[in-house]
Amino acid sequence: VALPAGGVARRSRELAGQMRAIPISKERHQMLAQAQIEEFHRNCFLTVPGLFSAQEVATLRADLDTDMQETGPFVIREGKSDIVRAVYAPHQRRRSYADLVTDARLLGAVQQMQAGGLYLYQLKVNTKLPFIGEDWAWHYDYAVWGAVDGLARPDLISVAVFLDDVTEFNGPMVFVPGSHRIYQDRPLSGVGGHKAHVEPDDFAPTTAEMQAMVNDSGLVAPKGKAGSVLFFNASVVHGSATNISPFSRRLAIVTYNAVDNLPAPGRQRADYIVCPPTAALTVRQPAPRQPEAVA
Ligand SMILES: O=C(O)CCC(=O)C(=O)O
Repeated sequence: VALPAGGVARRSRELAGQMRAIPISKERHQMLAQAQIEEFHRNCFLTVPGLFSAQEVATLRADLDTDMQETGPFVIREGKSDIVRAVYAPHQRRRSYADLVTDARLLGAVQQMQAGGLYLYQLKVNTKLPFIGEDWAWHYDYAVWGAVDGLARPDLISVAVFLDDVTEFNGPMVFVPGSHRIYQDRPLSGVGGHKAHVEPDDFAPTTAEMQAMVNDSGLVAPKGKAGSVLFFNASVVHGSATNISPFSRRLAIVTYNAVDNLPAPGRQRADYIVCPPTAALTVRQPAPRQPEAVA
């Protein structure tokens, strides 16, 4: 797809127009088997291998490479270095990421997991570069989104599309299975003043809490080939270690929120971090499957 010429703001406006023009389907898509949905609700995460083809992954990687060259507040650095840690909202600038949002393999599957209308809450790529990609502290996402954005309920599901093979070496996400049952009703105190990216460190469980949880439930690090997809809910405790391997570990993470679970008045962060609420998204008809799958 040829990228629209011009600055970031103009590309963003043009992509928004193209997204509205995409033919859409009103049907609910049956992407997942009942057993997979049950596994998701039991563990709070689910890995599905080989959902995206090698060609699709190559396009997402190439568009990310271009996007990482942009200058803007949407590019987050590791500490005070120039090393890219995350890129927010590539869907506002790149067609391949705009298409991900309504892709049946993501949105259709999430619709099977959570009833009711969904809108795009956040889209980011965590880049975790070879040798230098830093860790992500233990946390559950709703701890941040409830406290910072004032969301009333943890009714969000994230989908991580693996842009690289995720292995034991390159800092996979690590989950405490079933920990969503511990935290989903935990009251959250307001943490004010955030306008942009929030590191999860301030929202981490204590070491004693982590020890007890892991004694009880263990840890799981879902791995898979590039093109695989990992679904996880907003209440499950997770984190990841530094990438000391020579292999990058890029994850495109798309987060959907219930349309009636909006940021509290006055708490809306920048549009590239927390997307403005929209009407319920509708699944786009999937493109014909490429013959050569990655997995
Ligand atoms: O990229 C990772 O390893 C963890 C990401 C994460 O926990 C988050 O973005 O909330």
